[in-house]
Amino acid sequence: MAEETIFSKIIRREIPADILYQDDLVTAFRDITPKAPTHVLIIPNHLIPTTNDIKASDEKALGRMMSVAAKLAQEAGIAEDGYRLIMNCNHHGGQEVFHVHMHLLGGHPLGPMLS
Ligand code: D5M
Repeated sequence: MAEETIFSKIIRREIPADILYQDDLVTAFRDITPKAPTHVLIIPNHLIPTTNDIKASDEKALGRMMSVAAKLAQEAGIAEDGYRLIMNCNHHGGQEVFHVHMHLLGGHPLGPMLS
């Protein structure tokens, strides 16, 4: 059984977070240490520790994360200029919180990703 993280407490609204969107499958909230003018985390409401743990049964929540990212980008006014969606996995990927999350970053040019 995977260990819950602070993100489960955010989903249950047990600790404060700037929640922008929540439904039966996913929750989206502002990153506490923003790396861009818009920096939102979109997460499944059920615990999936890393992208290595994603199963076919998670596809509905993962798909919803994508459509919510597109909706929030539109609402933030960054859709036309563009943005970046990132999911970090484990140590080499720089993952710090072991509850799958998608970073939505935008609001200024982000530069080349790989250099
Ligand atoms: O990114 C984990 C991200 O989670 C990192 O950008 C900080 C963010 N974070 C951590 N705790 C909180 C709370 N409590 N609210 C909002 N955002 C938070 P990773 O991809 O795992 O490196």
